[in-house]
Amino acid sequence: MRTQDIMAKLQAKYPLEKEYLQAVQEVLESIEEVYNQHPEFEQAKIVERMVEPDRIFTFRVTWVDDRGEVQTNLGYRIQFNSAIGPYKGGLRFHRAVTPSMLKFLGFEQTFKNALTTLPMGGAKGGSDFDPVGKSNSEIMRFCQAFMLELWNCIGPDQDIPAGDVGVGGREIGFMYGMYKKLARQYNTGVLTGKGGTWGGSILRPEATGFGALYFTHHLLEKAGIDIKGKTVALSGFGNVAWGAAIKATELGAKVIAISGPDGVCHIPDGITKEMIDYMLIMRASNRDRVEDMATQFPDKARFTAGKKSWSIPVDIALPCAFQNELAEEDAKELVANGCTCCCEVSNMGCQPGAIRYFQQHGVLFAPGKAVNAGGVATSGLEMTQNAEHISWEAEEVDAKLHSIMKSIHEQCVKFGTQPDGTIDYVKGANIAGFMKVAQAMLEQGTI
Ligand code: 2IT
Repeated sequence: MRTQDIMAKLQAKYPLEKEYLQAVQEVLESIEEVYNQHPEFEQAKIVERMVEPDRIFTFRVTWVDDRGEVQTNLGYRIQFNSAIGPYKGGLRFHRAVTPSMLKFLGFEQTFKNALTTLPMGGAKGGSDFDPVGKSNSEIMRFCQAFMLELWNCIGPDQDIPAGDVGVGGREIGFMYGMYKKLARQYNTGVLTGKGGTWGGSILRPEATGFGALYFTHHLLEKAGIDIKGKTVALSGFGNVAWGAAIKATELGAKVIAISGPDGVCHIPDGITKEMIDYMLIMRASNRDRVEDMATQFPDKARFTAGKKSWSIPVDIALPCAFQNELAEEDAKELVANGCTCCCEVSNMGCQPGAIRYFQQHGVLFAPGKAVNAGGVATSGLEMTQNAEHISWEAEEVDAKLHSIMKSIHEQCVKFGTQPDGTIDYVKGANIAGFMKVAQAMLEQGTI
């Protein structure tokens, strides 16, 4: 069956699952040509099998808030694809979480993990629990209640969750504590993103942002551009934006915008170390407000309500927050203001119209599954350290992360170079990931 026909069937079957359909559409468009060159894939119905998750766990999570009121949320774990390794991917706690969102993330994760060069399958999970405004005790009780159901679905050689939006080191700690009590298994490798003294990898918190900047650096270098002195707009102020701000600054770029759901902070002289440290405090406060940065640093940051980072003129745009956060209108504004590069650090951060606009206007663009793969790659390194019961130094982890990001960039160049010599990073990443997963599925027979 042709990829368009597969897509049409999926649209009829899951008409309401917008994010999932968007993610599948992007991959199928990219791989169509290579798919047609491999009749053995078509014969084995590889794409038809690949677009459906292996299994989905849905469960009720009931917990008690600080006022003594009983709260009920929904929890999910989607084990998407295990062709190249055990299920691996983050947990997202956000009020807007739906099965469609987690299916898109699990689907993307499968290809992203394939790009990392490490043997990891794809998964995603999470809950519609909203961490905004919750106390530390409420977060703990929710995480424990969530693990009460999840523990039975996961294991260090089976399915290894980690963080994502709304889930960081604190939440992983609470979940790991409960996992041990329930499973009576003390293998730290069941979750990644752990604390440094109990099995966590040094640099895992920084890894997504660091990896994204290593990738951006290679992409610019390939185009003959030096990142030094370039201005950068980030969105969000969470873990990913934090790591990106550190590395961008270290590489000599100037981060002049961060944002939140409430608006944007313009930082004309570039973000400072104190401000980067303050991002962590803002994240831990659960207030979800970037205005707090301007309140704390009134001389350096100017807050504008209701605006996005993309309204600030910059050379490089790095979406670091949420899917579809950069619309075609935003791409137009960025390009009109002189932006020449956009690397998606969030998963599917740009809407399809924005990607098209960037590509048509000569903006260097790379997709999230390549750019942000350093996070899960470092999770893979954490699993290796846990399996060997050892801990590597920061330099060793950083060197491995850098070499993985370089390899991902090379894979994109290999599969994405067009007849006119330009590089289509979307095609490159999708084809490289697809070929690896498809080949593994083929070799493992019809299952
Ligand atoms: O989207 C992602 O790659 C993550 N949230 C990280 C997943 C992981 O297993 O480290």
